[in-house]
Amino acid sequence: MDAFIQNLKLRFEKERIYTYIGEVLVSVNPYRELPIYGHNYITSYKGCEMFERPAHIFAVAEAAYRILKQRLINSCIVISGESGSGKTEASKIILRYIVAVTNISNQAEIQRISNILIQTNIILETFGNSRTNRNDNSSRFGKYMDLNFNYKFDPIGGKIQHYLLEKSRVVKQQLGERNFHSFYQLLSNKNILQEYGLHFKPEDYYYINQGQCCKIDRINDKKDYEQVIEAFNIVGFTQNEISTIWKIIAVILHLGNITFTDIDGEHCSIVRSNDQLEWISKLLECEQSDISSALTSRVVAARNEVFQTRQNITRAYYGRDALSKALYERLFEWLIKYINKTLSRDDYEQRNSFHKRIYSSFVIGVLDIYGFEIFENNSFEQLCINYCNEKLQQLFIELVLKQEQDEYESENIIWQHIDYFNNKIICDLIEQPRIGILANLDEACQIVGTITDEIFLKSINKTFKNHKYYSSWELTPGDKIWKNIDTNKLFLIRHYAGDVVYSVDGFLDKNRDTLFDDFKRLLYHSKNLILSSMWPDGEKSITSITRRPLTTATKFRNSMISLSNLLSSKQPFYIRCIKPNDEKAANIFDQIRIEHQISHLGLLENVRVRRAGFCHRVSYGRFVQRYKIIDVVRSKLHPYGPFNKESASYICNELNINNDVVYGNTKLFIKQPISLFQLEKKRTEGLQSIVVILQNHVRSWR
Ligand code: AD9
Ligand code: MG
Repeated sequence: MDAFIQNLKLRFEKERIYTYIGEVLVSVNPYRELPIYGHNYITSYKGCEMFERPAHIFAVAEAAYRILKQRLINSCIVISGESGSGKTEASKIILRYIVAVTNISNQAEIQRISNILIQTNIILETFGNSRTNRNDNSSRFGKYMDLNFNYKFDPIGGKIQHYLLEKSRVVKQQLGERNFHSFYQLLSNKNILQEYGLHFKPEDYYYINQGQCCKIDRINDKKDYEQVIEAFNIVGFTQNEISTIWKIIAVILHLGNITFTDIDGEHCSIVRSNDQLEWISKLLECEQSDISSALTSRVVAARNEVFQTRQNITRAYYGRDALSKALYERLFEWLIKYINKTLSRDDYEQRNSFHKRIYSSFVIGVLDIYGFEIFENNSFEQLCINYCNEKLQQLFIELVLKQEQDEYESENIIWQHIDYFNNKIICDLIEQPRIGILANLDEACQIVGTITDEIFLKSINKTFKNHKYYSSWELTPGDKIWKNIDTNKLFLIRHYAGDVVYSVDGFLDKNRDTLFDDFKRLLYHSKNLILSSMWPDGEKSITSITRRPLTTATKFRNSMISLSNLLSSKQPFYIRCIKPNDEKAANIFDQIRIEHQISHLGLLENVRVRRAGFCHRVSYGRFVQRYKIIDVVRSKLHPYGPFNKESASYICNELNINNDVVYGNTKLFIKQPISLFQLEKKRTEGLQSIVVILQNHVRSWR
C-alpha cells in the first residue's frame, strides 16, 4: 500500500495526476486547471497505443475508440470514485476527446450531433447536480451514456440512461448544501421572475434555503442560466417547452411556501396569507380549487362509490412534498427522454438515406455513477448506492480477471491463479429474489396495515442472523443514541469497501414512494399539454383498479442487473478517480483519505492481479513496427518486415530483456514496466539518431 501511495504522491506533486495499473487508469483530482487537455495533447494521443505515451485519460478514450474502429468491438468506460473525485469531469473530457478526433471530413450533421452531445451535459448538470458538502457540483443521479458511431466511426447519436435521482433533495437539504442548481439559476434572473410570480431572494423559499447557503462564490448562477438556455436552444427545445420547464421549477418553489393550519386534529386547510395558490394554478394551468382539494383531501373509491376524505395536517405536508418531488422527477425524466429522442440513431437514419442502406451501429458507453458512500446517517439512498458499487465491483473483478485469463488461454500462456474476495455473497444478501434485503423490504411494503420500519428491521435481523456480512445493531446499556441516531433502527452491512451502519428510518416510505392518484389526475388534466404529457398515468378513472406500481427497490435492482449485463457485453476500460483532500484544495495530498479510497476502490487487489500478470501486451506486428528503429537492431531488420515473432524475439534479445517477456500465439507479453520504458527510451534515441543522419544527408546534398 505504502509504495503505491508514495508513487501516486510523487506523481501528483509533479502534476502527473494519471497513473496506470495495467490498463486501469487511476486519476487524482488536481482541483485546478492543468494545461494537459489542449489541442497539442489531443494530437499527441491520437492513434497511439495506451502505453506508448504517459498515462492520460485521452489514452483511455483513444483505446476505447481504437478497439471499436480496428476490431469492431463495442467498448465502455466505467468511471468510479467517491463524491468530488472527478468522475463527471472525466466523462466530459472523454466526450470532448472523441468529438475532437472524429469528423475529419467536417460534416455539418456530425458537427451538429457532436455539439448536442456536449450541450446535454449542461442541461443534465443544471437539473441533476447540486452543491453538497463534498462537491460544489455533485451529480445527484447515476448516468450511463452510449455514444453511437456510423460506419465511418463518426458520432451520430447517443442514449442516456439515468439511475436513482436523489429527489428527496427537492424538499430537504442538510446544512451547507443546496437544492438542485436549476432553482437558483431561475431565481438569478431578476427580469423574468415576474412571469413566474417569484422574487429575487432565494432565502425566502423554504425548499431551497434549508442549507443556508443559497449563494456560493464558486458558482455563478446567472451565467449558468444563460448557458443552459443556450444549451436548450442547441438541443432543439421550443420556447414553449423551455417556458414549461421553468414553470415547473417555479411551481415547486411556490409549493414549498404553502403552509397548512390544523382544524380539529383530523382536518386541515391551506393558509391563504399570500398568492402562492393563484400562481401555482396559473403556472400549472389547473383549476385553483382542484389544486387546493388535492392538497388537503383524498378521493377514494370503494365498492364503486367515490368518497372524499379530508387529510390531517401531517398527511397534507407529506402530500405537498411528495407532489414537489414527483414534479421534479418527472421533469428530469422528460428532459432525458427528450434529449434521447434528439440523439436517437433512428432520427439520424431517417435524415440520412445513405445511412439507411449501409446500416451499422458501433457504441462506446461511458458510466459516471455515484461512488461508495458512508455518512454519519446512512439511509435507503446509501443502501442503493452502495449496492450499485457492489455490483460494479463484482463486474470489475470478474471482467478484469476474466479478460486476463481469457487472453492468457487464447495466447497459450501459463496463468497462475490469484485469489480474490468475490463479493457476490454481499450482492446476494441485498438483491436475491424472495430472500434478499430488498425483497424483504418489498414484502413489508405490501402488507396492508400498520407495518413500521422497526418491524421490517426485526424481520431482516431474524432472516440474516447468521449471515457473515450482516449484523444487527446490538444495544449496549447507555448506548441508546449513537451519533444522534436512534439505535433501535440500525443494521450493519460489511461491504467490500467497508462496514456501513444503516438506519431503517423512512425505508418503507422511500421504497413505496407513494404519490396520491389525486395529484396524477390533476396534472394529467392540465391545459398545458407538455406538462400533461408527463403524467399519462393520471388518465385512468377513479374507480379503475390500478396495479401497484413497482417499488423503488425493485426498479433500482432491475436497473442494476440490466446495467451489469450491458457493461459485460462490452469491452470495459476503467477509470478510478481519487479525491486528494476534503478541502477542495489544489496541492494537498491527504494520505489517510487516499488510503481509504484505495481500499474502497479495490485498487490493491487490482495491483496484485496485475503483478501476477503482465504490464504490457502487444501484437508482434505492432511491436516490430514500433521498435525496429532502435539503433542496435535497425541495420538487421528490413524496413518492410517481416513483422513477426522472430523479429520481435531478435529485438528482445538484442536489448537483453528476453527474461522479462513471454511469447504468446500472436502477442508479446512484457512483465516489468522497466523493460517497456527501456524499449521506449531506446526508440526515442533511435528516432533522434535518424534525424541526425537525415540532417547530415541534407547538408551533404547542399
Ligand atoms: V460526485 O460523485 O458527482 O459528487 P464527481 O463527479 O466525482 O463528484 P466532479 O467531476 O464533479 O466530481 O469534480 C469535482 C470538482 O473537481 C470539479 O468541479 C472540478 O472543480 C474539480 N476537478 C475534477 N476533475 C478535474 C480535472 N481533471 N481538472 C481540473 C478537476 N479540475
Ligand atoms: Mg459527478
